Amino acid sequence: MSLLRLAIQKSERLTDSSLALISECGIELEQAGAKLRAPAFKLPLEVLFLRDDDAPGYCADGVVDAAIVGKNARQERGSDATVIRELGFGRCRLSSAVPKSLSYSSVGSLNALNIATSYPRVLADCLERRCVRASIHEISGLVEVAPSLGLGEAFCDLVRSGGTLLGNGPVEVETVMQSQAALTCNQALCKESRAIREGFVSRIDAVLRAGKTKYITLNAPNESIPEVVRLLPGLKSPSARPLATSGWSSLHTVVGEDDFWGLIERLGAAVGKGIRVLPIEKVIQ
Ligand code: PRT
Ligand code: ZN
Repeated sequence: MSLLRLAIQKSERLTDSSLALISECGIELEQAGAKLRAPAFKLPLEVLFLRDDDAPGYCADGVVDAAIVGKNARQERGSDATVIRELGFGRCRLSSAVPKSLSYSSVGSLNALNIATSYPRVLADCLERRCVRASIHEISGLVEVAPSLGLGEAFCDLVRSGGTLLGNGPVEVETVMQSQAALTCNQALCKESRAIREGFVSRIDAVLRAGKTKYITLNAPNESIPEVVRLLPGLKSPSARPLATSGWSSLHTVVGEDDFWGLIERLGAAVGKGIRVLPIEKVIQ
C-alpha cells in the first residue's frame, strides 16, 4: 500500500509548529516525537523526524516524499524539491551584517571583504547577482560573533527579531533572502502517493485559509444594516437574523485579517459596542 513519507524537523525551532499544523489537519500521530518515525492513525502517512539540513536533500532524492523545511535550508542545499505551500511560520531573513566600525554605504561596500556564513551558496548567488566580489568563509555556528573572533570582516546569518545582532553589536545591512517554513515535495511520486499528498495539501489549505479569516457577529438596529453590509467584505453578504428585540438584527459574516483592526474600528463607529470575533477552525473551498 502506498504511503506518504513526510519529513519534519526533529526537536528544534520548526518542530512544534510543524506538529501543530499536522494536528490541525486532523492527523493524529502515534508516539509523535518519541522516535525517528511516527505513523499516522487512519491515514497512509508517516512522519520522519530529521535535521533541517538533511531534509531538503532527502526530499529531492525521494528518500522522503515531502518535507516541511525552511526555504533557506532548501535553497542552500540546492534542492530540486518543489515548494508546494508556504506555511507562514518560521519566518526569518538571511541578512549580511557588518561591525559598527566598518563604514558601509551600499552593497558595494562588501567588495573584497571576507564574509563568514553558514549559507555560502545562497550568499554567493546573491552577491553574484549584485556584482559584488567578496570572499565567503563557511562556518557552521557562532556566525554572529565571527568578526569578533577574527573569522571574517562581515557575516551573513538568519535574523528574526534582530535581538541577537543588537546583543553582539554588528549592523544588519542587506537582506539576502526572506524565508519561512514551506511544504516541499518530490515530484516523482506514484499516482497513489500523489493522491495522498493532494489530500494532505487540501487539509493544509483549509487550515491556512482559516488562519487568515475571522468570524464576526454583531447586533445592529435594522436601519444601520445597509451601512454595516457596505463595511463588511464577507465571503458572501453577511447573514442577518432578527433579534427578540423588535427592529434589531444579529449579523454574521467572515472577514479576512488584512486590515482587520481597521475594519473593527469602522464597524464600531457604525454600530457601537458588542462586536464578537471568533476564530475559524477550517475553511473548505
Ligand atoms: O538540528 P537542526 O540542524 O535540525 O537545527 P538547526 O539548529 O540547524 O536549525 P534551527 O532550529 O535553529 O532553525 C531551523 C529553521 O528555523 C531555519 O532554517 C529557519 O528556516 C528557521 N528560523 C526562523 C530560524 C530563525 N527564525 C532564527 N532566528 N533559524 C535560526 N535563527 C537563529 C539565527 O541563526 C540567529 O542565531 O536565531 C538567531 C537570530 O534570531 P533573532 O530573533 O535574535 O534575530
Ligand atoms: Zn541545521
